[in-house]
Amino acid sequence: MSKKTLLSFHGNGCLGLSRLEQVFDIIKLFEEKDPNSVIESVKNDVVAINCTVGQFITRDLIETLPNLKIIATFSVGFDHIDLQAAKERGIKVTNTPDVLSAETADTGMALLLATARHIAYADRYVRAGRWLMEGDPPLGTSLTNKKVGIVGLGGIGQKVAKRCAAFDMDVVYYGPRKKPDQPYPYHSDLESMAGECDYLILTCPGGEATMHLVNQAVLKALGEQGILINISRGSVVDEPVLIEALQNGTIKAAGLDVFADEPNIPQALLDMDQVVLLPHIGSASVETRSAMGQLVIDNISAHFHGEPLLTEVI
Ligand code: 8YV
Repeated sequence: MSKKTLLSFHGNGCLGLSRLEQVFDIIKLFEEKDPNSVIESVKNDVVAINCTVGQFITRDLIETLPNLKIIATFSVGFDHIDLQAAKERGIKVTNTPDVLSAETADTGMALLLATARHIAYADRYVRAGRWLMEGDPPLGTSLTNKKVGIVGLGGIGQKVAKRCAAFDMDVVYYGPRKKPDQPYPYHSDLESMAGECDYLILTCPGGEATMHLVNQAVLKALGEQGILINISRGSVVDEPVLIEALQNGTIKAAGLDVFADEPNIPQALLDMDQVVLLPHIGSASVETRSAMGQLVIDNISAHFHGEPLLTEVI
């Protein structure tokens, strides 16, 4: 019996794809110089896609693959996949929720600490010999007793909330609906919540529903002592408006793990000392990336064994 073909847009993290090699011919697109011509040559054999954030699984691509049965993304987010096009063809889509929530929340806390307490700036300050020459750097601001607004209290948001509460912060949240099982006060209006908060942490999904949710009005409400942390998607923030708000002091600082056009970061952000920038490492630990990779493998295997999917999106 001939093997099925798995089109792989990435290496599945540190776990790799070797566990699937007995069952699948694996096309490692990320090693190909001309991926489009490779896709063209195997299009009739492809039954599964393994992809991640930034690798756009468009309607065009889906329509090019007549035998595609499952798209397994190595991410909790699925805004890079045309779900409607997949749904119309009855193609299954799976993601990697839960296993990365704690890690991503930790990244959010690291960014908040690094930004509010000037940790990244202070490191640059020491290395540049400025402590010796200029004395102590400017003071940071506390986390303790500050009010933090979490935008999107899903799996990651709830882990962030728990961590903020442990830092003696006052936690409130905004989202499309109130979560009755959550102890934190709910706000149905982001701008008015931002007006009450010292810090805003974005943990909501990307996609059309949250596009540029953080706009000029929200940043103005957050105010000149406010700090914005983004561990969700670059699309959630109107990036040029954020840059302007940082430049003119509408808000104080920002900690960003995600950007509008990764891995391109506007020079204006690179030039600012009050901004901490990370290369989208929210889930990037050996443990978490292994668990995500395992979930990708388990979902694909389950599908072809006729078993229920572990983490089905559609
Ligand atoms: C990526 C993420 O999966 O899960 C998500 O939605 O944004 C990240 O964890 C990671 O960058 C691997 O591409």
